[in-house]
Amino acid sequence: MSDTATHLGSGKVRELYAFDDDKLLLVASDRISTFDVVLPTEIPDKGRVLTGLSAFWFRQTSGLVPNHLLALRSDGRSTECRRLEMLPIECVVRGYLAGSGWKDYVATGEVCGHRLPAGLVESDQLPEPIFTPATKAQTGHDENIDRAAAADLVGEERYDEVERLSLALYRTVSERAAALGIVLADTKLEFGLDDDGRLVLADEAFTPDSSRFWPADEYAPGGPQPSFDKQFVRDWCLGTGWDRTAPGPALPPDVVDGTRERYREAFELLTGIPFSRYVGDPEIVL
Ligand code: Q0N
Repeated sequence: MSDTATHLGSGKVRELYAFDDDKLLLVASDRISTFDVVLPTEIPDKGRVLTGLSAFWFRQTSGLVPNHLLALRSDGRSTECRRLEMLPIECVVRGYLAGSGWKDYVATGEVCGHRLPAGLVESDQLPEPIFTPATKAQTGHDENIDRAAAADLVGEERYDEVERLSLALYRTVSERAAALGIVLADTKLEFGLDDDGRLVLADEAFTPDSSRFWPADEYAPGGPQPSFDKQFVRDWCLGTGWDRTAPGPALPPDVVDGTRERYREAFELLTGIPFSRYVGDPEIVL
């Protein structure tokens, strides 16, 4: 198949190939980005951790919504997926006030048209999780949009459906994470439509690259929270005096090893499966 695969596109750290009209291959690399810059040093196992976590959550949530996963390959980093017609919005759910949600709240008191209580501080938990869609920017940053703008892109009915499903998925996964001492602050989901016009969950889901995971025991609203997976990398990079523009600095071995261990720890904590067992037999997460 690889001799006939067409490279369809690259994310910062993933590649997408088409191998026939209705199947895709999604490959997660070991590249890592921080402050939107891909670093020159890879984190061994990162691609397998993200692929395994995503496949695990697809399986765990398959009763809520069908997903695009067809097969997990034995390399642990590649998944065969159904080819869909993707919706032109990012489906973000926020249970806590971080990132662009926090910025928008400070500027307007709202996030994507949701009026929030006054006096919230950065990283505060919201009274209830909110659906905050964004446009898919080809370059630069996604832009948060309100219900009307998103419904213009996908239609009112489809909007209601992705809002309801996104919130249900967030509730399911955040409850499980909370029971394990991890806060799922927010998450980004992508949906597509199959040939029959049915909604299907796609892309990667509930990985550290698509979600903010915070260690619950260090949670302290009133400022930004340390990231479960990338905090070592961020701190070390800024400590070099790096100005956050490309190229980023190469990481020393201790930062690579510590970060690799954090990814493996996240996998084991969330799935309850030893990472070594996943490497030996990726389908164990299904
Ligand atoms: C698709 N993207 C955006 C990989 C992820 N199942 C699908 N069917 C058709 N198209 C897509 C999927 C999926 N998933 C998703 N682009 C096309 C995210 N990409 C960025 C590059 O890496």
